[in-house]
Amino acid sequence: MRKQKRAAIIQDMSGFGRCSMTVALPLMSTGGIQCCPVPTALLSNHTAYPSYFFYDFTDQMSDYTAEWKKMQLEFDGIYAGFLGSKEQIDLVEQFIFDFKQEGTLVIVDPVMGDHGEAYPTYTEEMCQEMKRLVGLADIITPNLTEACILTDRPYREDGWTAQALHTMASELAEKGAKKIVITGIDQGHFVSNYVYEVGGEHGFVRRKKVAAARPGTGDVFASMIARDTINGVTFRKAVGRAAEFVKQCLICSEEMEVPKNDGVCFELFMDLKRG
Ligand code: PXL
Repeated sequence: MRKQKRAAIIQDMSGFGRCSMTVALPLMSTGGIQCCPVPTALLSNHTAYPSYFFYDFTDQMSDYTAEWKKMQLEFDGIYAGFLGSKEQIDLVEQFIFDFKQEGTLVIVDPVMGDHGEAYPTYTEEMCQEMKRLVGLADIITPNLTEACILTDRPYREDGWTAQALHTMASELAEKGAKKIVITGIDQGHFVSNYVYEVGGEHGFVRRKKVAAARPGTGDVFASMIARDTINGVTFRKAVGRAAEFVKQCLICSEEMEVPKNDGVCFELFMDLKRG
């Protein structure tokens, strides 16, 4: 009998700006996955805008997921993205302990910073907690900044060789992550992603640079990886497809002059045939 895939998605709900939950839900649902949101916070819009309303859901999260435990829910995937506090990282860890079974794929996007800087909300304590959380994941999708923070390296924008990225990815693998993609590596006319699989393939997946990155593109990328890998697509192929999808979304967003903070108009590509 064919069984529909089901995933828990642990992220904030930002009403405007195309990021986190509002990106993950539609992209994974159109991939045929039954999506079950675990909200971490409610925001009017994401934090790159000059002002926003923020309601923290941390204190309610345990009661929320306790009901799911009572229902004995089972998941094919658990996907966690942007987290707002140390307590939330601990709650995700607890969620994995409570719900991960054999065959549950855990995808953690360690959203911590960009362009060499940790987000202002990210404390040193949260960085330490995140190092533990990535160790519980099957798949992690740090950008270059996040990979540097997680491995205690100074950030530099360019000059990254395959060997240096390989060493950094293998250190992340030593923490416990099994499949790693380090994203958003600037290589002249290309944006590269470095793929590393424990006991498997490694190397660059490159796409032509078409436009500057925008808020939320990391969430689109990680959601597509979650969608494809939960559906059984191989990791390297999923990375290629996610990179292509983000590229198409970026081109269209530039053409349509979507304001940068509003993210990418991915909704126009949800039925895009991707080979
Ligand atoms: O795209 C990551 C993200 C998710 N959620 C919120 C954010 C950000 C990045 O700034 O502010 C609330």
